[in-house]
Amino acid sequence: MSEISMQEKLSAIVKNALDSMNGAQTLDALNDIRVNVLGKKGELTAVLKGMKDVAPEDRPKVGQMVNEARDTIEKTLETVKTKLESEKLERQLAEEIIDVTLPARKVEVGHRHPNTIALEEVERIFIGMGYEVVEGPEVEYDLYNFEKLNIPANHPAKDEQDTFYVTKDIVLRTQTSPCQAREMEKGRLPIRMLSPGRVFRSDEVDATHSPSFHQVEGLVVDKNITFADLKGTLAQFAKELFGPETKTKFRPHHFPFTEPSAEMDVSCFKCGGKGCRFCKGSGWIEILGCGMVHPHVFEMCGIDPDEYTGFAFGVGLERIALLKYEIDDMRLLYENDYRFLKQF
Ligand code: 2NL
Repeated sequence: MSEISMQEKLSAIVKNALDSMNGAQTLDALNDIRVNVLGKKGELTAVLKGMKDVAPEDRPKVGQMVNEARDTIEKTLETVKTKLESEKLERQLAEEIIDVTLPARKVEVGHRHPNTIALEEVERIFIGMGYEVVEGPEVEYDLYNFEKLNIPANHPAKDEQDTFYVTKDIVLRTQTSPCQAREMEKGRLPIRMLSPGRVFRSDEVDATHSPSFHQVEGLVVDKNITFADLKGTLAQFAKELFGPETKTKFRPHHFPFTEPSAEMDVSCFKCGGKGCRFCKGSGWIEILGCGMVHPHVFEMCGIDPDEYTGFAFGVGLERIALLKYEIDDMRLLYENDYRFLKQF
């Protein structure tokens, strides 16, 4: 190919390239043009590859022409690129307006659920009296949930109407006492323990019932433990939980696992015992069940009832939370409605 026709060919490539670059609307389009002209398979590159057909004496001159063409194209490429980039930035600045005067989004810090607050309060009181917190499985053997607690096969509590059965021998625990039966079996005496946790009963949901709720049970086993220890301990617990003026009274009751058994009432912390809407006029509020550990329970858990005695009690955690925070419907505790929960 002659020098002249090479010059014409290069001019055509340059003119064509400059025209399309100046007409490019986007950086992507510009890049496509660059690839088509300067890339590995580009038009100018093809010319360079054709140098072998140029007469040897013409090669330096033609080489120089190709380099000049490339310089021209690259300069225009840079100019157009800078122009398109600044246009793009201008567009973004116009579109993506940030109002720096808007108030910042608040970081909302969560807090403990009312049930948890009540539980930690109960735990604090008993840990202060030297109790240890021991948890156990929610899915339990019938043996630990009923048998070892002196609840015989024909007892109404064992009815399928009241208890969730997993198999014939395995239940969802109906109380946390099985934790305590397991602890007694270990034979490390004396025992002062608290077992909080989720329990299950086949109940319909209403304002005071739920098929899954929480209980805190306590157990003391030692030599010479009497009903006086039970009364003193639980009266102190009531004062710490509801205030130093709180009075307590014990009414006889029946539980299969304790003998004798009682229910403890506290004087109404709203009216001080005079009688109000809160205590339904009686001046007293029922708070827990308790009693002296039944000798048969001791025997089944490997403790000699002639040598050791003990007392136990059980408190419904939701009941404490509802009373303490004056909540009138237990369902509110489980609905996770933030408008409710944030009040505590
Ligand atoms: C209630 C009554 C109670 C117990 C729980 C207990 C545990 C063992 C041995 C003997 Cl291992 N007793 N627990 C005793 C009396 C009452 O709970 O109304 N709870 C909500």
